[in-house]
Amino acid sequence: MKKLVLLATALSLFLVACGGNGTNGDVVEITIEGDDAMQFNMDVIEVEAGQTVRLTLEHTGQMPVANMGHNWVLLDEGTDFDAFTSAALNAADNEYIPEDMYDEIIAYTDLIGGGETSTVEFEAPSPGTYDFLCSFPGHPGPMSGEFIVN
Ligand SMILES: [Cu+2]
Repeated sequence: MKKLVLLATALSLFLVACGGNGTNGDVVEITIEGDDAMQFNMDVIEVEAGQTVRLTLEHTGQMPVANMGHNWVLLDEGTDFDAFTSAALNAADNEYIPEDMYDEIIAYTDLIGGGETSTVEFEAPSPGTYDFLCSFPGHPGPMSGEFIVN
């Protein structure tokens, strides 16, 4: 929470300095699909620093969320992938998002079942390579990839 407050303060200073244009103005729309075969349709996503990312997860399958739930989670740099997915196993009551690891997550969608969509909007982080995944039990292995910020 402290980090968020600092970020908000930094952002408002930046907004003042730039006359209201806090980013480079670009909004990039990304749609990623997850299916009943436990696959995303892409394993690399590339954006530019400063862009606003509007990412939509679309579950193109038919299975219910309890059996084939998908989300899209973007981990912060330095987050231990295995530690995160282990913690996620115990977070069934919070859509498999471990509540004590929010500060290691940049963005995440709702957990959805077949035929549903969920959209999340966030600012692209600093240039680098970040992990994304579905945190539903058993899915992080086949459903993960790289989020590259140039
Ligand atoms: Cu999944």
